[in-house]
Amino acid sequence: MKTLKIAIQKSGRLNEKSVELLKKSGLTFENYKSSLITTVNNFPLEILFLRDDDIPEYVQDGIADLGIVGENVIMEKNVKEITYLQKLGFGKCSLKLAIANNSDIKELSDLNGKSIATSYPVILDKFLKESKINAEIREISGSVEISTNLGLSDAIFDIVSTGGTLKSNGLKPFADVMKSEAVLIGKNGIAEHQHVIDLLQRIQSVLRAEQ
Ligand code: PRT
Ligand code: ZN
Repeated sequence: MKTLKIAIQKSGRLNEKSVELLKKSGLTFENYKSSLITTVNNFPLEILFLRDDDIPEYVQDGIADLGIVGENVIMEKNVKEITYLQKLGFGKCSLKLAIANNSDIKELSDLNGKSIATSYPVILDKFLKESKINAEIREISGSVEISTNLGLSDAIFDIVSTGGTLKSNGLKPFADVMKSEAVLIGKNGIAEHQHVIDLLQRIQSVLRAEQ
């Protein structure tokens, strides 16, 4: 049977936990930070290290058979032709709308005619349409939290985990839009592959042991 490929984040918040999960599942491999690809010694699997943004499309297109990525990234990239295999219990966060502590925005409808800064324009646009809110989306990459302080936007839409970043920027959460965690995804049809069944069983027993 052919060697499977799994795509995980190269560096960032999900990298360490993804590597740890695979190692706890009994896979042995060199975790070369500098290489894009590594071969597992004791299982027919190659690991691709990628930016998380690329993982959903790589799996959808079949360049990787499996991937570990946040649900938020899958939603934002609007990738639908994939199979969800397992929630992994790490990388948990929420995507929230937040406003300045002294903002006069009180309810969702107050966002009509306002501007919202975000790095997640697709998820935000879907939410605004569903909520029948007509607001301007300002797409910015990184440091979304300071944009209200700088007068660049009336609200922000970003990932929140502890809430510390919002707080230290004089912001408060205003509405929850979605929850997210890291998930194992596969290209469609791969769930029946014997090696995927084996790997998924190993991963599930690691998760059960951690509960
Ligand atoms: O380089 P690459 O593109 O691969 O990585 P990245 O910079 O795009 O992503 P990275 O590593 O920051 O995050 C990877 C994934 O981790 C995200 O897509 C989420 O699924 C998940 N995750 C979990 C988080 C957080 N928690 C989180 N707190 N991603 C980002 N944050 C940021 C958030 O953007 C904000 O700036 O942390 C800040 C808020 O944190 P608190 O604790 O102060 O609320
Ligand atoms: Zn990214």
